[in-house]
Amino acid sequence: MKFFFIGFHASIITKLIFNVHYNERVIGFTMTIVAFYSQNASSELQQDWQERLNFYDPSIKLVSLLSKEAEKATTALLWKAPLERIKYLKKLKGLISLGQGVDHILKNDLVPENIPVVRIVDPFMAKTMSHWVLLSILSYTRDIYGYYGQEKSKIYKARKEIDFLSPKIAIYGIGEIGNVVLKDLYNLGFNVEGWSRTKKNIQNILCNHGHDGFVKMLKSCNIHVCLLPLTKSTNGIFNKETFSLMKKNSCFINAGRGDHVVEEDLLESCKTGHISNAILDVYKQEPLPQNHIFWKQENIRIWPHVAAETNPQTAAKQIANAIKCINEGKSPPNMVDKKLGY
Ligand code: NDP
Ligand code: OXD
Repeated sequence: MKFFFIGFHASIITKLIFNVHYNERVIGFTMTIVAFYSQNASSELQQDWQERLNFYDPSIKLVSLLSKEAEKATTALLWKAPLERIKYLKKLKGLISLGQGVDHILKNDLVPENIPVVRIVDPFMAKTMSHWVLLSILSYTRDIYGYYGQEKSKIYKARKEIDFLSPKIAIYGIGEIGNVVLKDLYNLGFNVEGWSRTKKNIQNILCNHGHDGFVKMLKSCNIHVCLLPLTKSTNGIFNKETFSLMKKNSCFINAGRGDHVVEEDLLESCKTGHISNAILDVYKQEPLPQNHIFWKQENIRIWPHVAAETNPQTAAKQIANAIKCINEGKSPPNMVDKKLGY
């Protein structure tokens, strides 16, 4: 590991020295200014991105979106940024999301029509999410919180068994992340099916689509996992009506976005026990406020938006490439359809 870091930094330094020297002497060195903003991020995170991006393109210079220098930026790398700043970036040619979700960029329609939006699509994040969903499912089927409670009181006793042999799992959203989760669960022997907007064919796995497919999954499954993007069509999709269609004692897992859920309707369903367990990673307001009622509801489990975090180490290469494509006027991979919202 140590050698990796020494090698990594040495290689950046070599690239930097070589490129700056070469470009200055022969063709003149031009910096690629990128406006950077990641809500609540430490300065170490920006530095980490800076170094990882320079490994692929030494000309990239990250500057704070809030700085005057950002006004020279041709691209912006953003996570939950104050989007009003965009109008001051007169040279802007493209926006890149520092995550797989882009709702934080598309909200309020502040992105000019001609500016493309690009997102990260990282197989490492899909795997990380798959692990988190598996952990959440098992924590429910194996009653992990019940056993932790017993351990605290030194109770050595089998608890009433949850039917963990035949739960039927619904995955809402089977895109870059959801389809990995779906296949991993299937390969582990779970009875799982998926839902998307357009029709999909995945070998051996039942894939539903459209409104009828949605209602069918709500009614027939007992573990419901939301991995949808937040768009105008998916906002508030889990509400009083849709929770009531789920089987009694269902488990609801959300790693999509907080706004997929009408929180008071989820709370009510958890209070009555219709939803026996909710495992949440995302909320309407993040961080979840200290006085939020979810903290007090025992059958709601709280995670702080960490199910699949963006990893500079695995994502830097594609971001450097997106910056390059945008600056050269080419279409980068993983462009978002702004009309669909994902
Ligand atoms: P993709 O865009 O690759 O996939 C989205 C999926 O949702 C597709 O299957 C799409 O259908 C489906 N979908 C979209 N709209 C609808 C609709 N109206 N009805 C039915 N299905 C719909 O997204 P990703 O898999 O990359 O990411 C999904 C989301 O996960 C992100 O937007 C983000 O909110 C969340 N996320 C959360 C993280 C966390 O740590 N909690 C980490 C990373 C992402 P179709 O295939 O037909 O287009
Ligand atoms: C993402 C996220 O969208 O972390 O990447 O939620």
